[in-house]
Amino acid sequence: MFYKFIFILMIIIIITIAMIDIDARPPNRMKIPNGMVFGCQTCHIKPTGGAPWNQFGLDFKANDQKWDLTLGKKDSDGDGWTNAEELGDPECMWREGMPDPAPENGVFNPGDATSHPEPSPANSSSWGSLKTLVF
Ligand code: HEC
Ligand SMILES: [Ca+2]
Repeated sequence: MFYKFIFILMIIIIITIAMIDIDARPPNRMKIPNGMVFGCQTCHIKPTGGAPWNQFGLDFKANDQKWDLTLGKKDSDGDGWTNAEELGDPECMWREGMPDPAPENGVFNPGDATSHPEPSPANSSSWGSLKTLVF
């Protein structure tokens, strides 16, 4: 009877430690703003994760797996929009644990050059192009 009690107690302790351990390491998608929007494919090529990574994933890894100004000011996929602009945190104010920023123009994948905000209407219209020519 006593040994059975000890056994159950140990099981409980082991489960508790395992749960604390999982909590201590937040998944990578929680380490970037709006990380749930594209999920694993924000950083991984495959929707199921693992190798290989896209360029944002590689840059994230090279940056000690943290979101900061260095990573945010980069344009990992080379589409002309910084990672911070694409993830809806243009000023890189977001830090781990904070609620996701709500961007006005949507969230785009910083690791996919085909996913980016529309050019602003003022610049793409003929008046916009004329303005840049004239002034
Ligand atoms: C913010 C970027 C990011 C997101 C989002 C992300 N990962 Fe990762 N993941 C990484 C990085 C960077 C590594 C490499 C870590 C290392 O080498 O130390 C990695 C490693 C892994 C590995 C180990 C692969 C290996 O060969 O070592 C798996 C499996 C994995 N991720 C699955 C996932 C899954 C599943 C998701 C979505 C639920 C996900 N990841 C979301 C960045 C990310
Ligand atoms: Ca980009």
